[in-house]
Amino acid sequence: MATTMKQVLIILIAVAVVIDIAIISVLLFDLQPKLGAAVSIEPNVEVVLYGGEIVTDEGIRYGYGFSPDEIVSPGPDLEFKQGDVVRFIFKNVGQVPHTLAVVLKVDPVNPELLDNYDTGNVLPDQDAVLTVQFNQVGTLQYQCTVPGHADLGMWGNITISP
Ligand SMILES: [Cu+2]
Repeated sequence: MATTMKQVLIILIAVAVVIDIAIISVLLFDLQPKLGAAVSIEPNVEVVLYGGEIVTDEGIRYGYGFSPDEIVSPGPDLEFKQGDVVRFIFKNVGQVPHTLAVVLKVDPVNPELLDNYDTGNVLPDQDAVLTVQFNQVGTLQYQCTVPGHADLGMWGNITISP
């Protein structure tokens, strides 16, 4: 009898552990960028971008910068070479959730996403990593995909040169 109870207890604990692992996996997965093929490629460039809110003469604006004290709205121009695999480290130093997404064209509500190159929501004081391979010469943009944030200046230009 005691053995049966022990077995039941072990099964219950095992089930609880499996459920915990499933929940943790979902949470972790949600925080991971959805990268498709690019995720397995080794980056040759690393860029740390900080995002958040700044107070300007025109009121509160949102933007990006290379340090927490250098956030500008719109964000700084980014330049890469064709073929670069860029590892973006996005740090939210703002007060509300933000994202970093590489897009074909900025749109505050319906951005033209480039194969879901979006960190997804990053909470204040949290970081996210986004790895993107730039295969073609041309111009792209980056933005925060939280609705309305690009309208407040949370975007910037990306130039890919040969
Ligand atoms: Cu934002």
